[in-house]
Amino acid sequence: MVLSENGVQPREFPTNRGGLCQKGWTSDQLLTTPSRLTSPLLHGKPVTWGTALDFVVDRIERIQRNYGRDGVAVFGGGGLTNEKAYALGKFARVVLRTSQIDYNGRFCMSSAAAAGNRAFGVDRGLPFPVMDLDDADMVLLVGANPAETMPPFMQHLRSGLIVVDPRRTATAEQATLHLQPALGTDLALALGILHAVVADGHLDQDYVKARTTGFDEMWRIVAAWWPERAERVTGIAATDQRAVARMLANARNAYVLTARGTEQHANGTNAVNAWINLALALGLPGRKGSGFGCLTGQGNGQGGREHGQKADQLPGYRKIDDPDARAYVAGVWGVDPQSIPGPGRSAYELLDSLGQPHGPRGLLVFGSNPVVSAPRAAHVTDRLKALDLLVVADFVPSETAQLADVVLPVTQWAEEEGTLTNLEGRVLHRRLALRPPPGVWTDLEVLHGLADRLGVDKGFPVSAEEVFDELALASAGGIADYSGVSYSRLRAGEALYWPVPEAGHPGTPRMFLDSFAFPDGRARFVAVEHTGPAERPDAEFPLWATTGRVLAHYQSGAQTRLVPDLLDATPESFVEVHPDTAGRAGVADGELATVSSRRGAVRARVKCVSSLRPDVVFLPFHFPGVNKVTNPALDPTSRMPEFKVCAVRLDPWEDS
Ligand SMILES: Nc1nc2c(c(=O)[nH]1)N[C@H]1C(S)=C(S)[C@@H](COP(=O)(O)OP(=O)(O)OC[C@H]3O[C@@H](n4cnc5c(=O)[nH]c(N)nc54)[C@H](O)[C@@H]3O)O[C@H]1N2
Ligand SMILES: Nc1nc2c(c(=O)[nH]1)N[C@H]1C(S)=C(S)[C@@H](COP(=O)(O)OP(=O)(O)OC[C@H]3O[C@@H](n4cnc5c(=O)[nH]c(N)nc54)[C@H](O)[C@@H]3O)O[C@H]1N2
Ligand SMILES: [Mo]
Repeated sequence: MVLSENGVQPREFPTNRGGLCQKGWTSDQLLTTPSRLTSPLLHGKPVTWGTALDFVVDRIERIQRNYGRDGVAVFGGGGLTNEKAYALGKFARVVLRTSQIDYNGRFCMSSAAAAGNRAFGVDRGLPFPVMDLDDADMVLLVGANPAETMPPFMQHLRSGLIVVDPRRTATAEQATLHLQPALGTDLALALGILHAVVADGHLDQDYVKARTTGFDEMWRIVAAWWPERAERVTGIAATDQRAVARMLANARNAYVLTARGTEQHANGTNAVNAWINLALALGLPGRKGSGFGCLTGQGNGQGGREHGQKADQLPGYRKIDDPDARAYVAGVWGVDPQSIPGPGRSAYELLDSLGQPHGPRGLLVFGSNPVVSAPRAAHVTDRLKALDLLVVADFVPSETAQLADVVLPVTQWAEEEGTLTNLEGRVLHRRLALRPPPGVWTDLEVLHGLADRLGVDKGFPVSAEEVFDELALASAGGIADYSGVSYSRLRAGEALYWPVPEAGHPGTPRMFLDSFAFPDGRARFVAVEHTGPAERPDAEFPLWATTGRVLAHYQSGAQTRLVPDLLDATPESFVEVHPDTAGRAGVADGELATVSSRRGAVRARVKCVSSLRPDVVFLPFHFPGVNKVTNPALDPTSRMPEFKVCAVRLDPWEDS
């Protein structure tokens, strides 16, 4: 995007072909919102930067003296630039020396990341350029609604399209075939389709033999999932499952793509592996013109999970418990490897532990609004309130900032330089386009100021380019290797897809063409069994609820609820309900209802949708309170919460 006097104009770029969604068109309204934070706040009162930072540092030192290094925690975001994500991870490990850091990406793509690591040995959302999809003749899209969540992406889906979504979304409207499974049964559906691939003679045996391992072990489970059995669990007709197998097998160029609908489950990692197994059986990954991919979400969803703001991670997508990785990164940082803490708690576990006897007493938040976006939000809010110190860096007064002892006003996207890595693993350079309002600092300046006051006067430069150069060095030899990327190459307009392991390297637009990222070069079938959602409806909570997004709002809504045009489009929480279900609950279209679960309740306006499954209600999570109902059951591998399924009841709203 470029800014001009007429607002935001789309720039010609292959991923969005000059298209821009409604949020993009109105994002300049956010730059000038009257709610913009322009002064540090201490307990709600404007103070100077010096006063605010001195207060923060004094509290951090006091907490760490009394409770140890892990007494202070950090929570980051996938919207942060690569440079900020890197600096934040380094700040936690080198300055605070706390293990307690994680970020909202844990809520976002962590299951797909874990599944990709298990199957391919590496996690890059799309291991091919998005333009490759233009030549596809069949795409299977699972749990994704890009017509609302990534409108510019839709132009790459001109092929045959099969959509798996319990709702008839705007995306599903455009599909050749739409399958509406019961919530949380994707894994069983993938097993049924995979069974049909093998039983009906579509298995790519040469590919399986040459490029994979683990088929036999996987088949021991899938053999028992004939499509009629999968039909009983998912509600998808066996004939449709066989049709999907046939459509994908007969396509010249086919892709399988997943997003949050299949991932945000207590078995999301296994579910994604089941879809990868299907793609492997058809011989798609690592073959030019076909593949498996996962759609990222936030502005820097991909880069945000590579540079070390994750609890178990060091820059370059390295593991923090790997002695070689620790030694290398310690060398770059100029610290003793022993001083780098070990792995910390995952996002929800971290939020859940705040202010508890063994949990952190202080928290620094950069780029997230967990009061709205974390599962079991009322409990998370209580934990935040129990802290001795809550610091939030933001440019709007988010619900989390409103609870903070100290609010630090920072620049937003157009007001700073930095890089992002998009869903294809391509590193994009963003120029500074606007001067920030006076009184506002960049996140890098905040980290520099805090580090300096905490006795670390080197290693936290405020120049994004300097941070990037260090990030590139720290990533050298790692999985996400940026060592050959530089601002000068990016400014010159080079299209660089990681890994870019040396200065002259052209980058890697297509991965896996020769081998997968394991020593034997082979992809892994992962033997996974269907288990289903952690919580099921019963007499008290008889309905399934799922949550997700609508076109007009972004995430926790902290930004988009401030933009009048967007608020007009979608002004309040609503719940989509099948008309029969609404009738049984005694609520009518346009009326207010209470949606409650075992954890809490939210008020929402009823929107009757006759294409919805009668057993499912849908709530967009962009408004405070929706996450009071969601279930923090975590995937055992990725620690991703089950945002996409919980048991609820629907009642008429009663003003009390
Ligand atoms: N307008 C808008 N765009 C956004 C965002 C936003 O907040 N607003 N956020 C961005 C971010 S961070 C992300 S992560 C992406 C997310 O992008 P998407 O993954 O496309 O968005 P969601 O709406 O969370 O979920 C997609 C679909 O999953 C379906 N679903 C629910 N349960 C299941 C299930 O059990 N199985 C299957 N197969 N599907 C299920 C829902 O009905 C929903 O239509 O969007 C990005 N783009
Ligand atoms: N029920 C339910 N809950 C969900 C989901 C769901 O599908 N259903 N999806 C989950 C997903 S996929 C995601 S990604 C999360 C997102 O949820 P959040 O992590 O809450 O994301 P945002 O609303 O984007 O919050 C980002 C905050 O950081 C600020 N910010 C933005 N950029 C910067 C920056 O550069 N620096 C600083 N300091 N601040 C910045 C914004 O103004 C905003 O207040 O929600 C998760 N929660
Ligand atoms: Mo996300």
